[in-house]
Amino acid sequence: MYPNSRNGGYRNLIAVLSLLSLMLIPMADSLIIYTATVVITPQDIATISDPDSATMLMLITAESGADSSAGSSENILDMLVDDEQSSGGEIVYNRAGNNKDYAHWYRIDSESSNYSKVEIRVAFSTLEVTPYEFQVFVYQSDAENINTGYYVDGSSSATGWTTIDVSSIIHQLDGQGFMKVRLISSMTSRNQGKIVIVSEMEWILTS
Ligand SMILES: [Ca+2]
Repeated sequence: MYPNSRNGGYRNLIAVLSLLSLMLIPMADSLIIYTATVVITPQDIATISDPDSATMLMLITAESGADSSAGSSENILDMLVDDEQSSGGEIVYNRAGNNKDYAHWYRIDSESSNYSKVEIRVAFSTLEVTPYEFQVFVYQSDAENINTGYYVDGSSSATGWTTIDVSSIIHQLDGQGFMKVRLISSMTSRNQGKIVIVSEMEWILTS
């Protein structure tokens, strides 16, 4: 059977070559040259960076007001970049006993217009309510007041890393040479008094 199969294959090859000849002869009169342009999309490059500064604020209302209106503040940068789950800063809406909100701000001294996508990544080590709903506001160019018209909503259903895409709001800071956002608890009754701890924070910048 094997030689017959070979012969059969040979006959098929002759038939294909004959067909190609019939097709090529009429085409010879009108030679058409096709050119193709190949567009190579540049590879997106994502850079993971630690924040240049980070602070925990105690505010009367975390979704309004300037940093300077905080009742107290604490530099938490070291705790957010030490790769330790045991160190971090609280976020709370209406903390029991003092009726105040705890919020964080994170800053990186990079120009937002250089990036097509900007994300922040936070590691939650404690979530007293799940899913935990939060908001991220972008700051105004004075780096002091948040821009209350520009925020993104997010939620996390478990401890560990959560990535939040802030591309839709961060370009409010184009041309300023820095990016700064505030992470707050959503102002909901189910979040009221519930403590959340952020133990690590990173910026993911994609150019
Ligand atoms: Ca830590």
